[in-house]
Amino acid sequence: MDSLKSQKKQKIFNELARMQQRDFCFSSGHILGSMCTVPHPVAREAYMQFLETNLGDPELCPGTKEIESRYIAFISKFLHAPKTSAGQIVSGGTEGNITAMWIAKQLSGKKEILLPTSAHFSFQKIASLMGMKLVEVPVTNEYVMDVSRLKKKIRKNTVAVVGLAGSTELGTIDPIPEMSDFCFDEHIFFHVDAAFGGFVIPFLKKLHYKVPNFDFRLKGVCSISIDSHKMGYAAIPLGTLMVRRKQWLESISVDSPYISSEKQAGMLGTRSGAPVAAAYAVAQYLGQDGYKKMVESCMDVTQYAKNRITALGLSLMMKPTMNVIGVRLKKPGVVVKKLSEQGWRVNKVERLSCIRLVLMPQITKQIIDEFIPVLQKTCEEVGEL
Ligand code: 0PR
Repeated sequence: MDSLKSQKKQKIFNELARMQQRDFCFSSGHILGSMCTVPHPVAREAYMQFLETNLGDPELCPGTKEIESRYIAFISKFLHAPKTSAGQIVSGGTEGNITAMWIAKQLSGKKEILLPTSAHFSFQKIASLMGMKLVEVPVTNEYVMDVSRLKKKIRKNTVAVVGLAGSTELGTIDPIPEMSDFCFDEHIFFHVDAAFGGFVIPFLKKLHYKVPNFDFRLKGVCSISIDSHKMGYAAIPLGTLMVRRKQWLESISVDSPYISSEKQAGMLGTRSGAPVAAAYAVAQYLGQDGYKKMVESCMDVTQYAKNRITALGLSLMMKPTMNVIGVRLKKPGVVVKKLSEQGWRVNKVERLSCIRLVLMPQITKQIIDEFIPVLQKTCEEVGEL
């Protein structure tokens, strides 16, 4: 019987392994377009330890709930959130943005979101889910929100303004301080999408890069979404939405009479404590210094990649703000397809006619050295060079 069971198990795991072999994996170093990375070993270990926990029923796991509170306290301090603030653990940038816009809608009942053309596609979901209207504001030549155009688009029905602290396509940072002042004066809810840049910008500052402030030190910033499963080196799925006022979370809470807590805020019910424990463990392990070193090394590789790409004769969309590079191409889709056939993953951005490389911690200069000849040959075949 036991041997039958183990044979069955073996068969299942062989099947799983066969499927998994078809996946690209971060450890190959060939994923150059993703905003995620292989979770830090400490994150992996903590994740496995908390597999059975459910933060949807916090009385069952007060210990895990405490870890969650400590992680939110860490993010709160990291983003200089005031004492009045509160945090909500979310599955990532999409849920962070949805939850922020849900709050903004609950607070004012209005429905028009002003956002830059570079905003993430999760806002399309928001419009569809909550019957909201997206009003796009053009970006400048530097691909950031044009604040003068923003000012002209404010209407009576404007529910919120969205700013990007690390855009998906190019890693640009909108003029968050100016947007914050404007929203503060106009009493408009201002959400900062720092899904990617949240774990980058504070360290760029420490490394003396010239980048704008984006956090709660700016008085008009109402909420910030930051993802630990991107540059936080944690495991998927984990992000945090911080809001300036605790009572705003009450606007998205419902009574939850038959579980232990009286109220439940946010979109999810049952949710795993594993990614929370993982994110907390890795943040404790790396500390500010560890993250700073990580960002420094990502920027070093970004600079190296930038030099090698331009030396081929290809041009960049702009000087990289963070560890994201946009390479201008005539046929990005064709180049991406050909690179993929050769085992290299980068993202196409048809809208801007470029490809996007994200230099995550697993990417080294040696990997760039391997990639450059492949890129060169591909671009020559396609007529880009
Ligand atoms: N906000 C911004 C600024 C983002 O860049 C993203 C995702 C989101 C929100 C949504 O985050 P979640 O996907 O965590 O909900 N940006 C990445 C992108 O679209 C997501 C990604 C990650 C894509 C890994 C591919 C990949 O392999 O590029």
